[in-house]
Amino acid sequence: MSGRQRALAFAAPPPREEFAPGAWLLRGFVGAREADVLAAVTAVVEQAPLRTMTTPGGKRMSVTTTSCGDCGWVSDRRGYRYEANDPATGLPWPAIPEALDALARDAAAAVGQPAFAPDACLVNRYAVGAKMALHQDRDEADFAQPIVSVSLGLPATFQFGGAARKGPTVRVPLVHGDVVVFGGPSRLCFHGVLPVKDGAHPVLGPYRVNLTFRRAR
Ligand code: MD6
Ligand code: FE
Repeated sequence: MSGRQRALAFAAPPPREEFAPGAWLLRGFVGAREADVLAAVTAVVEQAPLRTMTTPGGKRMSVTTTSCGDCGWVSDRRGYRYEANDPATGLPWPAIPEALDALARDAAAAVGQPAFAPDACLVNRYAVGAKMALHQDRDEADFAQPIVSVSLGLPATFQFGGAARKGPTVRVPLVHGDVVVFGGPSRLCFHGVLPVKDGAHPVLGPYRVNLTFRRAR
């Protein structure tokens, strides 16, 4: 490598990988923001505790969930929806902390979506063995807005398919600090998370935490 090539390598933006049309993996995008991001998540969970949601079909989800933003994602026997108040406390959801809002906007901008303006951030915590079945994110008003997903703690395997539940999926390994942005042709693709394997993360211990930022309304 010449000196100039080395300089270019250092100046290069963090690696972006388009694993499906419109679906980008930004490895390690959290980077130096880690401490601020973890503190922000802790503050949210203190105000709006993680809880187990029930699907409309009556199954208890294996993840525990909370939200921040103008509205939060709720699931119960009546269906999936966004609500302005946390049903557990009756209070408005906490605001999206500045560090999280900036992270989500910067990630979207890094893949050419600078207009992304999230109004909801869903927090899912996976204990060992927890998973997320294949699903579409279709409770939002405007599918032109992408979803930004931040992975923290234990690693996981993200499963990413197509427009139908059945059909081939690709597997994307996600580790602490990775960010996925998906929009455009991928926005309504089926996706899920395989059961989280046993392990211990230096900061989050036996958990994976995933943040998904959306424009819900
Ligand atoms: C997770 N993520 O990674 C679950 N949804 O724990 C999602 O369900 C998801 O990562 C929409 C867009 C990006 C995602
Ligand atoms: Fe999803």
